[in-house]
Amino acid sequence: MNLADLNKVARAVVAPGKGLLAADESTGTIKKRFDAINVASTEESRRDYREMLFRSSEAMNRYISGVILYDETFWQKAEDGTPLVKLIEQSGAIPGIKVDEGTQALPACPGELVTVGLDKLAERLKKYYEGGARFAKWRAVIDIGPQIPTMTAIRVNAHALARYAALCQAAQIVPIVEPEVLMDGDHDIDRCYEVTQRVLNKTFQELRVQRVALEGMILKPNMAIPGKKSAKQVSAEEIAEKTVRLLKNCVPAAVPGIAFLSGGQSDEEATAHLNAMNRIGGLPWPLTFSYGRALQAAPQKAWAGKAGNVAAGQRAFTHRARMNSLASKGEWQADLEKKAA
Ligand code: 5MM
Repeated sequence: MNLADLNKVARAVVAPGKGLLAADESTGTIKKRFDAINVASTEESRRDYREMLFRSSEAMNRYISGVILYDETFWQKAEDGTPLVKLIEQSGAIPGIKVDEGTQALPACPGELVTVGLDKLAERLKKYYEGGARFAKWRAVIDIGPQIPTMTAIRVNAHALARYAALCQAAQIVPIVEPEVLMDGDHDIDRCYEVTQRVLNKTFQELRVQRVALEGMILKPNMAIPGKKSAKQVSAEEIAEKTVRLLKNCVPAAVPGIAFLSGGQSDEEATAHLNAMNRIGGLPWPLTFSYGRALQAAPQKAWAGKAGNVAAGQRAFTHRARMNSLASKGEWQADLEKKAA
């Protein structure tokens, strides 16, 4: 492992004013997104859609540091025959790859999941590196309910995240470590804080046990946020203040950066929360975005599967990328959204 090179890539991922585009929806998830805009999900439509995003030159060049890809996309070619990975590289962004293989039910833990995909991961990483991937992503999913999460679910998922991260670094690929505490329930922000704290503490404990070099990784966490069905919704300032306090308590300063998931927040909420955190300032790591839905909902709607809408889709994507870039510097303002409408 060359730690200096891993650290260089990790720092590039969180370069000032830039963040990640999470375009790694598996085939089932992208079908759900396309169903919502009445587009048939085929290999070609998935390619056309993602090619539209990666050819958004202003967004890709100025606001996006890297793109997380799904295996199918990683090996696909644009309509003119250029590999999509090359398109991303030509735009100045770094190609990355989702390497987990989804979740399975966790035995003896009703309602809980464990992320799988460690088998043959070393071989797969070697191929992805040769294909141009310089970072990877693995997502663990932790749900909150009356009896969950169990310590069992937290431990097995943290163990798998650390196994993945160690294998990535051995393959000279920066691991993005994503332990996602879902915001689907009716829990309040303090319950999210408490669960996320347990999850992050266990994850960093496992990363240390498995000798992962913290300088060569990126953390992709959820924010401390109330569940979507919670009766106690709170201000952006409270979410920012509690998330920053949580991270300061759990994330070592050696980690080069933190890139949040959006987790089902609306586009503007995800931007406003990131902005409010960066307004607090004085943090040991850059805080940026690694959004899937919060970057893509608007371009998906504008594109709607029609070749004639490609320019509109790219405008919508560029707008969200710019808003999040501003938020990563604490320079976003709500009226910038209206001006663009
Ligand atoms: C883009 O969505 C990613 C893939 O999801 P599936 O494996 O379920 O298809 C997902 O891992 C994503 O990278 C993160 O959850 C962040 O995305 P959001 O939409 O929460 O910002």
